[in-house]
Amino acid sequence: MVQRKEGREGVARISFSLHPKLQKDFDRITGLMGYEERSKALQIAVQNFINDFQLKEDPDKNATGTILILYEHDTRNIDSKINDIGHAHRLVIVSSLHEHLDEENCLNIIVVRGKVRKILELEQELRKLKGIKQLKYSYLVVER
Ligand code: NI
Repeated sequence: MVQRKEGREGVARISFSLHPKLQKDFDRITGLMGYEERSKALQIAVQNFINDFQLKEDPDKNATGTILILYEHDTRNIDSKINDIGHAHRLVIVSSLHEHLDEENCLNIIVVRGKVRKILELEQELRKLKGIKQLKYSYLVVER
């Protein structure tokens, strides 16, 4: 960020550098998502970025959310390992859904609720598994 000044209603106006490819993608996605203004999309992106880190800053908060994992079911014992992890972390798992996407790929959607610390432990266990192709999460704080 190279510039910051106070604008109307105490809103900070900033300018910063972006790689042209990143800017192009950002503008395209902003349009696809129906945002009329770049700044609105950017505010949401920044808010999500901050929320993700705030959750990790205070692991005693309660949160709820989902973990998505995409994996190849042919990877040695992966279904069994995911099952074992699920049993070990059952107190924060509300429910889960398994979708056979194609011949090789499976999607698990895991709904979680509990202390951030416990949810992150589950996330880390899953992340370490060989054969996980993608892991995404979304957590919301439900109380302080
Ligand atoms: Ni499957």
